Amino acid sequence: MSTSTPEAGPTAEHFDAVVIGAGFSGMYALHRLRQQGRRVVCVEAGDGVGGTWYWNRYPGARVDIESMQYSYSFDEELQQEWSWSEHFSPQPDLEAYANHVADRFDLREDIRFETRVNELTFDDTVDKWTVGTASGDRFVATYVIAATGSLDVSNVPDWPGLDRFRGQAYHTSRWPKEGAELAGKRVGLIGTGSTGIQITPEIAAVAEHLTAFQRTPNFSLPARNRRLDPDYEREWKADYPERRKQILGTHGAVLMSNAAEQRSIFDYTAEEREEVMERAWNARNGLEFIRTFTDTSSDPKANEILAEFVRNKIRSIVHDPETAELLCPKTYPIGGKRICIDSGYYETFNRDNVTLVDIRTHPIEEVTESGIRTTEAEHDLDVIIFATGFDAMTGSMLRMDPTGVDGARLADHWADGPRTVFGLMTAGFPNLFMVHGPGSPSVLAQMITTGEWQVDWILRTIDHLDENGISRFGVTPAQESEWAGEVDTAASRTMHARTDSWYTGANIPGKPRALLMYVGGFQRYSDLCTRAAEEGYTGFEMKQRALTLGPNHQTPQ
Ligand code: NA7
Repeated sequence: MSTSTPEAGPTAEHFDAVVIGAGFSGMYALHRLRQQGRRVVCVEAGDGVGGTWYWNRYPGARVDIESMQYSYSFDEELQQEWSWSEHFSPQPDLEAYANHVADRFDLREDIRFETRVNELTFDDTVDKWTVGTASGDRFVATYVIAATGSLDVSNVPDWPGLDRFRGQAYHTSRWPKEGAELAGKRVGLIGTGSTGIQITPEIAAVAEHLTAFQRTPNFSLPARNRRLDPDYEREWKADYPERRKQILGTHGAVLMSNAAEQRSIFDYTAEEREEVMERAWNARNGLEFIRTFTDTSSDPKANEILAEFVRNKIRSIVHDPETAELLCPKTYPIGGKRICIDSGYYETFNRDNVTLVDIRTHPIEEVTESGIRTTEAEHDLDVIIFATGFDAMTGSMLRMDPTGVDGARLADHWADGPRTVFGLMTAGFPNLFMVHGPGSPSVLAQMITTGEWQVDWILRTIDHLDENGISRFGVTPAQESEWAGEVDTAASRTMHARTDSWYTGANIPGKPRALLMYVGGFQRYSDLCTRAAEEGYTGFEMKQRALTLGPNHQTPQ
């Protein structure tokens, strides 16, 4: 429900809050705000719910956290009644789940679909945001919750000739709903991150030929995906509330089956550790394998032992030694980039219809009418697939070009890299909350549960503001510096900050280099956020709402 007032323009609709994005966090924010009786609208660019799992519908798209954990925790009946079919859910199941939740809680009536935000302006005089959309809507609201996603703005490198190609071209994150015709085609795939690794076996199974263009090989570990075991499901459901609580007390908001067994890699002799790694490789899914030891993510020597074990696995799977060697990552530590998990990736390079092209040594020069030309050869293609990633973590906020107090642009405030407090707020942009924003654990933690947690923190904060008559709530540059210190200290203890990847913005030319997420662990993160709230938001900027003394008389407080 909304109201209109003449001073905001005849078409402006007024709300307590606008939620941007109908992915998992945005849907939950909408649900909770409505439960509180607030006037709220959710604005979504796509024509359906699910966010990341709406857009990324390429063949093979699948989550790398097990289904029993990668799901909402806020409603006991929902988590008891919903059944996942696979241990790691594929995109269609996740999208179906998002649709189920939207229907179950009647969310659609308050979501404006196919509506992209292209203006976000703070009005200092009334402490409200104006949200403009490409469709011409104008919403005025006290609060904005930007649940715009960490991986939303697609990266398509600026190769000459892109518009000349006469075949079909797709970015994996904007895959057509009706699917793409790949059967019997010569397909070129650029990119070997998680997406490239997931889609490779799917393309190879149907295409006449797949040419995979690789700049940097990635470490990928077997997902060991399977049908969800009914006993395992029952076990989780019998104990769901307790397990959800335990999840929030972990580093990555994920319960790992091997967490209790971890020891230093140097606690073992060389033979013993080979055995431990072999057992873990055969029994554990990828993310658990990488956490077999306590020190491989911090000690380069420990890391190299684990990395070489995985390289030897690649060499044992891929028959052609030259191809195998090309697929072995050697220029960065294992886990420095996001670890990938796969279903038959390396095996795919044993197929006759698959070729690996090294574009590190022979870069792509241009896209031609009939394919791709590298410095070494011309590759004739019917279809080009860009699995070239995202302008991650900051792209979706900056694309809206928000302007805050005194017309300051977020683009300027973040010119040297994002500055936030808890990844939830940024100075000069009061009453604007981000979910999974830069400087929060975001993609390093299980995003549905931690998104719920952040939304709860935001709503608790909004309650506090209402109860205390506060019209403007924000963070200060001093708080941002303090939080940057916390983020940097945590980063310095890991390999992420020293590895080029989308984690550090290194994948986008010209993007300032900074580790974009908080690696200090979700448990510590949530403790710090909770403490800030419990201490009455000391250090935050707060302005009291103007008191109305008489019909025509206002005194600012
Ligand atoms: P990623 O992990 O950013 O991977 C993108 C891939 O595209 C990667 O192999 C890049 O090579 C390659 N790329 C990007 N730009 C270029 C240029 N200019 N030339 C050649 N190759 C290029 O994105 P994904 O979609 O795979 O995964 C993102 C996350 O989604 C994933 O980690 C999961 O969390 C889900 P590079 O490594 O930069 O040399």
